[in-house]
Amino acid sequence: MNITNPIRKALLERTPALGSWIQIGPYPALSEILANAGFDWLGIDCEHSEIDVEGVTALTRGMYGRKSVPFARVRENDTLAIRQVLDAGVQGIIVPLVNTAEEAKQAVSSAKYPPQGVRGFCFSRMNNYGIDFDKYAKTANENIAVVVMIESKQAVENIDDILGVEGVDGVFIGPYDMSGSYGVVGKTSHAIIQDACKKVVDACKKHGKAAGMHLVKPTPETIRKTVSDGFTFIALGVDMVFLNDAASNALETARDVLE
Ligand code: 3PY
Ligand code: MG
Repeated sequence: MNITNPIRKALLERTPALGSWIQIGPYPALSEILANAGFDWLGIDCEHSEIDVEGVTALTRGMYGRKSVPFARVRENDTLAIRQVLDAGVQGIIVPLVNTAEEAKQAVSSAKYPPQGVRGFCFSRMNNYGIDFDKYAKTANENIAVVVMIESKQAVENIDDILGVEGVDGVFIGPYDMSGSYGVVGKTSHAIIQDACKKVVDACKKHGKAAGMHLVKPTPETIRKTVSDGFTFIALGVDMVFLNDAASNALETARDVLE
């Protein structure tokens, strides 16, 4: 199991890392197909999907031997949820709804072995079922990436303290939850949300950590804007949107031709 994580380095160097999301379900074909496309990282969404730990194992197997680094958005900021996805095979965690430095510290602590954290040692898939126990135990802390999600007014207000937590490598904005928190539900391009995002990116620049954004339907313009706004940890699309768009485009094209 290769545990060197080039994405953690990219996060801290603020160089672009292009990924995508898996949400449909725990089917390795999804991770095989998306990893074949060549994404730098792939996020398995355990918060807004039916994917559990068994699914994370299946999906990371689909990435094995391919270049995409497996990340998981855990279902919540919970020690067991974080430890289980790391043991199953992800190299980075994305933790939803982190609002304070205390919560960020808890996320980091769950992801790191002592003395930096409280992650429990065991034989697992990540250390080749014990064969590479020593090697993994020694190098896991420096390779596991911790990204926390900023998706509330409170989190934006606390952004400096959150980014000041050692072991937080970057943040990922949750524009929908953020829009709800600011009272403009679903209006992710509202000026108030744009201002909040700018505040987050400026703080990331100051702390030398990555700012992450999801472009659900990326276009050349939105990609250019996202990069020039200062985001480097970028998710392009998501499995269900890729499938929706390709399916409806094919049908529309055929209907146009047959008209
Ligand atoms: C949000 O927009 O709140 C998200 O979590 C997107 O994944
Ligand atoms: Mg959210």
